[in-house]
Amino acid sequence: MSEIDNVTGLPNGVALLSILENLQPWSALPTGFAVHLVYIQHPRQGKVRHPGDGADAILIEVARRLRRLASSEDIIAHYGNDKFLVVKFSDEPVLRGKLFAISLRNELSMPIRLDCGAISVDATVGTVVHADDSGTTEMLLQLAEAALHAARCEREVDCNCCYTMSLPYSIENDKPAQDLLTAIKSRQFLLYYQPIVRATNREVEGFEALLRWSSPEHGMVPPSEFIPTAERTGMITPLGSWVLTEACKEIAVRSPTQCIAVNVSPVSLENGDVATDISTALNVSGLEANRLAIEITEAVHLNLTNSVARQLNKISDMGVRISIDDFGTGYSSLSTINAIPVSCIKIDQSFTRKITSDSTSKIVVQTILEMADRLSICTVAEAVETEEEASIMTGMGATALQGYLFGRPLPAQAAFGNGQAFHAGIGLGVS
Ligand code: G
Ligand code: MN
Repeated sequence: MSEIDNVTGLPNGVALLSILENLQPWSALPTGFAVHLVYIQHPRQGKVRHPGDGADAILIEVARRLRRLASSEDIIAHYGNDKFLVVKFSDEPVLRGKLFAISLRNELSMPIRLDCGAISVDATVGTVVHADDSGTTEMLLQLAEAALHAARCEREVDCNCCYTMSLPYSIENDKPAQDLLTAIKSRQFLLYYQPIVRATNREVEGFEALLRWSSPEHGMVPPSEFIPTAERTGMITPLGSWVLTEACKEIAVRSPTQCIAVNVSPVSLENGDVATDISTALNVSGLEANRLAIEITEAVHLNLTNSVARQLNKISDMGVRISIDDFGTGYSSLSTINAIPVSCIKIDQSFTRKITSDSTSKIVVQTILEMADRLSICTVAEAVETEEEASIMTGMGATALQGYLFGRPLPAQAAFGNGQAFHAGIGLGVS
């Protein structure tokens, strides 16, 4: 069987498999590498192919551009009809991998000149970064397909998707990671929405989007059970981008004024490009930036690197608000409120639970609320379940309340369909 594609002169998919196999053991390679699966869409696609019809000329030109971008030690293959694959070696595969994916898209989107005129090609790139793990060729290609799939489905504006795989083991022996990958590929995720009400009049000012995995095997799985897997495998990056876009689209369609709060993982802030994800989500949905808030946990404070701080400032400059989630837990240092542009503090549910019975908790909350007020930072009391908790929090100056008293997290239709019913806590879903 031929191993060279006769249009482009590049190794084909079969050849690629043996090239990747021959590089094993990957852990012994002098550098890491990133695999970029490039999908080309163009107006001549699917047309009957004969020499000179333009379709072949497009593939030849794409191959020429890929050769120009790659270095001599990199691997380029014509992976399938309209798919190419580039293996790029680098000492810094995560950073270089991301940058290379962007340059691939930029380069391939330049018009291609044909005899019949210039045409534009749409390139989508799915990237898997292989930093220091073992792993199999099959797993690598599977992940590249998943990354491409995520890029095509979820990233309508910025068509790149990067998975970071720097696992000390193979996904083959990791059932949770395999299940999560399957779930991402088959789109088993959905968002629930929980109302956040203004403390003074109990009107719904916005919603928090909460991720759920509807698993055919395990039923509705809460984030606490799969986010850790998503974070350690890097799958949090495509998942987090999807959540942002989906939540922005939903609120833009459902309400002209209410806001949406989206949880962003510290791992995405450290490894991903959340600012780009946010501008994509705003572009795709048409949502005004000031109607989006991202919620970050205090864990971020522990790791407030320059790049995370820069990213948060960029996000804030876009007009998007930043909330500190579960405030008061973890190892917070109040001075970090200075280091990032915080708009809102969400008081952890452990305080709300104790507010009616424990005077120390009450003093702590009172102090946090006074500090926030003086800094013009808004406050949300989390997990308010009783009228008594609501009135104590309101009396002490919390600006907003969230919890079962006002509405449980519900699927979009149920949450927004009854938006008015949530008023004054008489809503459906309140228990
Ligand atoms: O960490 P974060 O605040 O994003 O988590 C919100 C979680 O808290 C959700 O999973 C939600 O289901 C849960 N939650 C929301 N309201 C209440 C409440 O009133 N009581 C309790 N116990 N949990 C709540
Ligand atoms: Mn939250």
